[in-house]
Amino acid sequence: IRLNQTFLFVLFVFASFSCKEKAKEDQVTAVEETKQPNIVIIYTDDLGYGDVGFNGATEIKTPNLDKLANGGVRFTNGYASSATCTPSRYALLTGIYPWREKDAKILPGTAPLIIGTEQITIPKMLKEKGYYTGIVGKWHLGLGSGHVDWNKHVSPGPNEVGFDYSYIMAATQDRVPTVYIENGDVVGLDPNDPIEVDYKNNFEGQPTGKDNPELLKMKWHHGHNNTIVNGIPRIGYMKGGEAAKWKDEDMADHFLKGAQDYVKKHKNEPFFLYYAMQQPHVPRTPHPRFVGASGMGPRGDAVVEADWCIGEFIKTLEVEGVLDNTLIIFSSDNGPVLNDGYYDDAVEKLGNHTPAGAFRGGKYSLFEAGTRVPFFTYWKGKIQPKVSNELVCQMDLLSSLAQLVGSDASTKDSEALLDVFLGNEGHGRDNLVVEAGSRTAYKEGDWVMIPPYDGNPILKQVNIEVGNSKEYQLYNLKEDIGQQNNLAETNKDKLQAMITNFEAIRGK
Ligand code: NG6
Ligand code: CA
Repeated sequence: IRLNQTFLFVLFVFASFSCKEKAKEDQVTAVEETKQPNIVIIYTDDLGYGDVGFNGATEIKTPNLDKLANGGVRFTNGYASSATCTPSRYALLTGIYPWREKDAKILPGTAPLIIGTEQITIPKMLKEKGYYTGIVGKWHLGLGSGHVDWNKHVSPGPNEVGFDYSYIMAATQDRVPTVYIENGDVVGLDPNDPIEVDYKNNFEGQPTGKDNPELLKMKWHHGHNNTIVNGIPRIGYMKGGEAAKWKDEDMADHFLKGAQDYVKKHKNEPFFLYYAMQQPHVPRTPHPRFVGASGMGPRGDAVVEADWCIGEFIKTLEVEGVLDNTLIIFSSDNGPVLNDGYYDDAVEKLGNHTPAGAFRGGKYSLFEAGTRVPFFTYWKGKIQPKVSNELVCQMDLLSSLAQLVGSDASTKDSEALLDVFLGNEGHGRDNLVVEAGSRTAYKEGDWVMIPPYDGNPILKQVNIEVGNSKEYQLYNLKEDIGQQNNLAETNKDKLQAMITNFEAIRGK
């Protein structure tokens, strides 16, 4: 009996011990399961649908992007809201159609912030759900509320519309001020050499691209003939701030490091990162180690460089142990352009490469190539590889990411399409209004309707068909992906239905 009692006691101790262990294990699983995934949006600038291997490019190599796209949900019908930068970024972050906001157009470096500080934004929504939120890269949504003094703290900006951390360039690489701004302060500014910026008048005695071609290492083709920085003429005039000026060739590495450091610093909390890369926007200044990498001159080299940066960034997520718990969304702010104002051989060395893929138009255009862009989601171990033909827009990310993190935030324009973004069953949008330079067009199912617009059908300087016509245009993309057959005359009923639906949304 004694022996039996001892045996039972030992058994009891063992059982209760393993019970506790089990409970501990359950707890760990529960914590892991409820752990909010990190969210990263990688956004390129002017990268076309056809610029990437995963959409059929053969002349340009993008192995890192291809691996992610082919391991995630690759969208063939994924759209930026607009054919230029500022409006697309506005829609991405706020979930509101940019044509509702009159100031959502290409902004100078001195423009005030166009997102209202009371507006809902992706970072704000995520912050409310416990995320640490950051942006590294191109902003181009305005800063300050009137005249910005670059020598003082610049506000409001990204930090006032939901970002805990910001490391940005104010506008574009071709616009002044050519400095980085961290949490509202110009990085590396010498107070004895203050920065002045003006988009109308030059500062006394300052050389310009227009008057001093001998000082240029890159020549301007149209626009871009104001202040010269690093031998590159820019849009706008800038004086001072010498020590703070960025090195164009280092910009990709610089933003990559910013994105990597951000991950390292915040890997232990749910984080959101908007990694807004500058490539392949003008001026295209790939680091010397990428010069010649594409055989297509600086534009192609910048695409190769961007792909490399993304590969390095993914490695960081992996090494830091967060790749499995990070949803990655990749896209571009608008379609491709070759000559966007500098002589950089983009046209001359293009060869057989087709930046717009099979689509008509490009950046600035209401035709498909203006807004149909590379688009994929990737989440290691969570998203199954898939090609999706569902219609999605970057503007839908706000409501869809809200679904992901259990927020009820949404807007009237941003559709909650989380299942589609995660590659589950479900349907995308029924329709979409796209925008290019304040003009709008309407997409519904396979159909596209472009209302009549005055103006040259071809934007001469960049040699892109922008969609202007005196007549209505109606295309069926299923039969005519290149938008060559205008069906407006032969299919009047469809045209009328499209106009009615378009006007209903525009008037909403
Ligand atoms: C245009 C610039 C172009 C580019 C664009 C903005 C000229 C003639 N052209 O005004 O080079 O900077 O603005 O591009 O100045 S975006 O991708 O940021 O929308
Ligand atoms: Ca752009």
